Amino acid sequence: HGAMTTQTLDEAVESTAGAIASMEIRGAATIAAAAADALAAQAEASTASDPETFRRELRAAARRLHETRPTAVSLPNALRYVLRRMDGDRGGDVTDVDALRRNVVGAAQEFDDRLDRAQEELGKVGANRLRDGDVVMTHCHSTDVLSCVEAAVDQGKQLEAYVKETRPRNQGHITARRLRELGVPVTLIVDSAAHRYLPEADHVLVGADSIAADGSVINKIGTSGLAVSARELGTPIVVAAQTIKLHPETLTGHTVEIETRDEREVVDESTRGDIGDIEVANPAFDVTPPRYVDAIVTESGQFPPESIVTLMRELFGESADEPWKE
Ligand code: RUB
Repeated sequence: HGAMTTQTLDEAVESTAGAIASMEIRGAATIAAAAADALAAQAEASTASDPETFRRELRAAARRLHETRPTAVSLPNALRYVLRRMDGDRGGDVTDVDALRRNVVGAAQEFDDRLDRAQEELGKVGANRLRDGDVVMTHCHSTDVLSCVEAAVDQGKQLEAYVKETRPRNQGHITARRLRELGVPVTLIVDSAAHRYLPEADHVLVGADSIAADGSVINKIGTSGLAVSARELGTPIVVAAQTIKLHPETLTGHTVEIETRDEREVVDESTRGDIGDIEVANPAFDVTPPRYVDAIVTESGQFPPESIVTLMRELFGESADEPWKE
């Protein structure tokens, strides 16, 4: 981050980057689609007259999008997907700007289509785990999780849900509304009530922002505590995560950066004034070790967390290049 750029970014790139940082656009899959669309918008709007200027603009746009939030690997994976296809699948030497533009717009569209298809496929896999009459417990708001529930409902299964509110941003409210729209009866609970209600749940269903090569699952803060509780009580923990959530850099020993957000999400100014000079910690995500995860459900089937590394190698190889670098 931080390198100065002289490139003019399209308005759509700035507004998408702002919306991701402020969490108006949030959740790993939604962020990825928005980032791909923003690259397409940059390509459409570009007035570059030569290919190298066009490529530089696209790389600058990708860097701007990349620096918004650090934890969901679907964001860099989306940028990589589009930028790698900028010069077409024959590789290199595209000599006119219009061809580059077509390639970027086409790749972004293809990325979005694949994302949708993957989510639908994953939903069917996840739905197979759910039986008629089952009760699920959710944390945060995950479109991959909701795809599983929707597929099960479409199969005629009746489900019920305990929905954790997910402080400090209350993404559980979004989940509660979506589940209600699917006809699933919801009981909203405060995060600290999870252990109290887990004995009534048949599954814990959570999404992922990143999955590491050892099968660790990085998801909304509170996921790891929920998983430990669920394991203690014998409730299976299922992670619904398309393969775009696999973090290729962890193949070479890198760790996943956990985002820290503003303390004002936790205490407002007046509460802060009342409490006085104390530390406030607000990590947005945590790491659930693989031993607490029963299954990772992807569009390519379900995997025990320990074997996800095989899929990761197959899909991403050993290299995680950074095509947005200058
Ligand atoms: C969102 C979150 C979600 C995953 C998966 O965190 O942790 O569980 O991103 O979502 P935030 P999806 O609200 O901070 O972005 O399945 O939709 O990709």
